[in-house]
Amino acid sequence: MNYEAEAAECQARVEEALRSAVPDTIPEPLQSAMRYALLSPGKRLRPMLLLKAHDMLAPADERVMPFAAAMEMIHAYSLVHDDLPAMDNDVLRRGQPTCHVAYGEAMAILAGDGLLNLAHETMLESRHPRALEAAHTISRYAGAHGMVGGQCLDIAFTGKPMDRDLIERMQTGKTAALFQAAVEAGLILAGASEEQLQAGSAYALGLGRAFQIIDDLLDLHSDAAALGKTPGKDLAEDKLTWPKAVGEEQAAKDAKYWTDQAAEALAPFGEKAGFLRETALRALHRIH
Ligand code: GRG
Repeated sequence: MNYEAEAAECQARVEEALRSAVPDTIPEPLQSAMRYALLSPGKRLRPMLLLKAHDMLAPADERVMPFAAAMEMIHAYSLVHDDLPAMDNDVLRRGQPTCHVAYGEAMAILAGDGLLNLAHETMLESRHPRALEAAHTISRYAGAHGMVGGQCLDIAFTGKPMDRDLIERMQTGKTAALFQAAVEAGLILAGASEEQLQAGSAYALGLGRAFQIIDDLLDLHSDAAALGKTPGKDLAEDKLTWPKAVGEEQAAKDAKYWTDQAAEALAPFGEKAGFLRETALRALHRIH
């Protein structure tokens, strides 16, 4: 497997779907703000996870792409809202001014709202026979029991005493939940068994935990040019992070532990899981 070529091909297909995803009938400047947030240069990791999880079990199917695009819409909305002055108050995202800096706060809130709803519209228009089940899984992980709940814990406990269980719950919600949504939805669309769904979920949980710990470490050690966002903010704002709770050395070991868990969880998929396995290994060594 040539991982880079496969990833580039998959990203290009996602990029093409995203370019035509925001209807030109949406009023301005909302339309431009939504497009700005959705098309800014990201890794497209969640759409890729969804497509590659699906393709492990079933032949590629164009009716799956709307779900991949929806994952990126939900992710983009969460970044727009996370960057708002009422939340993280950030000015730089994906190497560009944040949506509220470019379009104003009110329009950024609406762009996030618009993207979240467009995600659901897009999934329900897909005509895939398993659309409802996949959309339900994605809604559950993206909502108050998942990503939104994780963000709540982040905000409610910033500056409060450290509690490892709480940080783990917060990071599982904020980061791993969307990875679980992507992998499980891809598998559901492919007709996975309960056992396969559980294996995919465990993979995505491991990947998400490792990904967030690496994110915390990058926030301490990287720079704005590499990250495309403002570094050092966690420390400055007394955020709950894993390195702060356990120390940097242990945090690096824990990232490796979760990566190993992710790779092991893929065993039931055998050879077909090569791409997802490699994605986890690369996420551990990522620099942005
Ligand atoms: C506002 C409901 C709501 C949720 C916000 C996304 C989020 C939750 C907060 C952003 C800050 C953060 C550290 C989130 C954890 C997930 C994460 C590491 C996001 C960045 O994902 P990448 O690296 O970004 O995949 P790109 O830009 O490549 O898509």
